[in-house]
Formats: sequence, structure tokens, C-alpha cells
Amino acid sequence: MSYNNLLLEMHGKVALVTLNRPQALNALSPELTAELSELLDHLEADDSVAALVLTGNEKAFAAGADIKVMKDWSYMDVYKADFITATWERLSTFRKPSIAAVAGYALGGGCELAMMCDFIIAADSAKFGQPEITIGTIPGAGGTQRLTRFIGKAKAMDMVLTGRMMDAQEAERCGLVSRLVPADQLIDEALKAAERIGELSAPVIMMAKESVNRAFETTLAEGIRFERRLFHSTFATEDQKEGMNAFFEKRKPVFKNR
Ligand code: CO8
Repeated sequence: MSYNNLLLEMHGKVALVTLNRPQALNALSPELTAELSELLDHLEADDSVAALVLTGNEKAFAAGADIKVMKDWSYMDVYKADFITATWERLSTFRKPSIAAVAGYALGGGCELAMMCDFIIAADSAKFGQPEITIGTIPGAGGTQRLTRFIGKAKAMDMVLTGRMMDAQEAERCGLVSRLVPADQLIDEALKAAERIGELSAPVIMMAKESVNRAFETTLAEGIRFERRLFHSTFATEDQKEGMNAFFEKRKPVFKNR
């Protein structure tokens, strides 16, 4: 597998995927999002991959959709093609755990891509924003929806209507980011978190992820019922027996992903 706009490095069971269009601050061109979508298909199907870390470079995670490519598109171009929704949204349906490791700009589609990951670890240099309004459009890959659910209406309106950027400290304070680390520790911290997840039971991790995600799509009562069914399902796994027995035998569990 080789890609023009992505780098893939395996760290044990963790796939580190780097967005790699530094000359355009990793602007998300149709080619890049198509490559990412294809790579995610491979990573999802590969049993040796336990988790994904998605990152950019020191200056930018990604500065948004590629404005150069889309500026002359007509309504019919974007409507008929359903403006590449399938490739953009692929990350949000990725079933394995995913962490965005963000340094520098995560703007527009870049912020939206980071929010499609399960959580975001940010370097102290990170800057988040939905500046689409400043170029005559609005977020189109979940920015008005995910951002609002993650940080609430007041902050989301402020970001989406003014297009201002939020620094890493503010992003951490308002819950957009799970951990804030010095820039030189970003990748290590994200890999460490992903490796820890990779030591746990893969099917149970998938159930946990599915259950948290359900919180954004349903009522509390339905969500709790959904969680309970998945909780019950964990008792059908060998890994639940192994985890609980290992606790009493005072040893590290050896999960078999069954
Ligand atoms: N698209 C294309 N090229 C870009 C983009 C972009 N989004 N961002 C930066 N670049 C290019 C610049 O044109 C420049 O290229 P060149 O060297 O050839 O002139 C190079 O990257 C470096 O950029 P700057 O010189 O501007 O760097 P600065 O450090 O001065 O500024 C900024 C950095 C503040 C990040 C600035 O580049 C900027 O404002 N970028 C645009 C940010 C933006 O508006 N993003 C939103 C885009 S719209 C969007 O994402 C909608 C998503 C909808 C998805 C829908 C899917 C279904």
C-alpha cells in the first residue's frame, strides 16, 4: 500500500497514520480523503491492527477541505456528487478505536476529522476552529453537529458564527480535547494510549466504543437500555472470564479477542 498524501507506520498493533500534504497545511483534497477512506478499510479488515492514531505535522493537523479544489464547484457539482460524503464520513464509521493527535491547526474539515476520532489528544500548540463562515460557507462534515454536542451551544455558536480559533487550553477546558501535552510528547502520548487500548479485549473495546457513541444519537433511557444489552453481551466473551479471573488470581489478563 502506498499513498500520495498519507504515511503509515505500524507501532506494534497501532497504526500511526500521518496526513502528509505539508505544502498545503494538510488541506483535505478529494484524493487525500479517498486515500484515507481506502486505508481505513484495510486497517479495519486487518486483525493485526488494534487501534489507529491519526496525526498531521507540527504546523497543521489539517487546515480544512482544499479550498483551491472546491472554490469553483457549482451547486450541482457538490449536490450530485454528495460532496464526497462517503470518503469524509468513513472515519466516523471506523469500528476500531481511533485517536486524533493534533498539533497546530485543526480547522474546518480538519477539526471535523479530528472530532470523528474517538478522542483528541492535543499538543499545546493546537488551534481548533470552524472558519468556514469567513469564506462564505458553513461546516459540512459534522462541524455544526459534533462540535455542538461536544462543547455545547454557546461555544459552538461562537466558533461557527465568528470563525475564531480556540487554543489548546480552551479546547481542553471545554471538553473538546481529552488530554493536553507538550508538543514534543504528542505522538508518544497518543501511541501510549492506543497501545494500552490495544492490550485490552478488542471485541469488548468495540462494544464500549459503540455504546459511548450511542449517547450522541438517542435518548438517555434508550442509551441505557442499549448499554445494558452490550454489557450483557460481554458475558458471552472468553475475555470477560479471563479479565475477571485474572483479577482474582492477581495476574495480568491475557485477552484472546474472543
Ligand atoms: N485549502 C487549500 N490550501 C490551503 C488551505 C486550505 N484549506 N489552508 C492553507 N492552504 C495553503 C495556502 O494556500 C498556502 O499555499 P501557498 O504556499 O501555495 O500559498 C499554504 O497552505 C500555507 O498557508 P498560509 O500561507 O495561509 O499559512 P499561514 O500560516 O499564513 O496561515 C492558516 C495558516 C491560518 C491556517 C491559513 O492557511 C488559513 O486560514 N487556511 C484556511 C483555513 C480554512 O478556511 N479552512 C476551512 C476550509 S472549508 C472546509 O474545511 C469545509 C469542510 C467541508 C467538508 C464537507 C465534506 C462532506
